Amino acid sequence: MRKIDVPKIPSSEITPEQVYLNRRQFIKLAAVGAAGSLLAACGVKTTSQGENTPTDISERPRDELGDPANSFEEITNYNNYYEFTMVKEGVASLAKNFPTSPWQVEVGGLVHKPRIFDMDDLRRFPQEERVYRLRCVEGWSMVIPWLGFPLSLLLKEVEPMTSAAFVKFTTIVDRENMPGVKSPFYPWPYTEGLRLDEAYHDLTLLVTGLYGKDLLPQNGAPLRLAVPWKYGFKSSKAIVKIELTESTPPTFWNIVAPNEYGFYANVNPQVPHPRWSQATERRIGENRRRETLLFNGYAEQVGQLYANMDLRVNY
Ligand SMILES: Nc1nc2c(c(=O)[nH]1)N[C@H]1C(S)=C(S)[C@@H](COP(=O)(O)O)O[C@H]1N2
Ligand SMILES: [Mo]
Repeated sequence: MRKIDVPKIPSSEITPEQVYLNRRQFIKLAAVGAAGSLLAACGVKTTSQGENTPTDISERPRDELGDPANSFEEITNYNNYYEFTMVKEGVASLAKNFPTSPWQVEVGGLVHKPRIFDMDDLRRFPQEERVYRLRCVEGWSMVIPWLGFPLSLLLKEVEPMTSAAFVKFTTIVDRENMPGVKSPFYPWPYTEGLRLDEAYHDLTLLVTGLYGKDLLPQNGAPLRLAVPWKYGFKSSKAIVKIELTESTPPTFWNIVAPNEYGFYANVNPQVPHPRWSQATERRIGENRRRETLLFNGYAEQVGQLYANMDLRVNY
């Protein structure tokens, strides 16, 4: 798997663009000279929010299966974020001015050293790029070059007690800026959870950016989770609280429809959603359907976590 270590220097001193350009284009840029002309020449965007992100598929990072990342445009304009709207194409504009700074994340519950982190504290963890597949339970998928750090690094700092067995994530409820939370039909705040061993798995990433830039609000700025072997709804956006608990935490979609959305939500082509098959999926940007991969293609890394479980019962 691709891992890029980003130097441990204050976030104020590093522009996300550099992180990305260093890896993908810097050598080429240095060789040819004038950055602007080369960026244009190799199909790199130089417009507003997606500046310096490649539109040309051949220039994009790839996942370990060889598939190119979706474009910045796709990743930031097709979103699930019910706090704003249920319309995927409408999230970006409604979330545009969502205030993400200052921001604090309270980490507590069954830990020896509970602590409130602000975003500067969190950006001090060594950020790396991880190109992950994201598979939504609805049957579509994307490949996203996230920037972040393993959740395990944060958990180790607060020293979980031996009684801790689960981790609960709570999303912000901002009544002024999130029109969707006015809907009384949903059990706000959006909550999610992982078993402690899942939370400690190296693939479980706390995400602060994508394509080498800070997250935009529609993708869950300033801090969201990426749990690539599970359906996308497990990857909470705009996290404000992380709690270690003894028992299974209640989770948003499980409260809404327990027979449709279980706690585990592992991607599995053999376990259909009650209302549709999960055997295939559509990669955003493609017309054909792809076969869904067990654990979203991460079976080798995570299969062992579920060795003794019936995946149909623990859906
Ligand atoms: N707080 C919050 N987090 C959320 C959601 C949400 O509605 N609210 N939707 C989830 C779903 S269903 C998916 S598929 C992913 C989508 O992430 P993306 O828009 O960054 O691709 O976010 C997940 N995290
Ligand atoms: Mo989703």
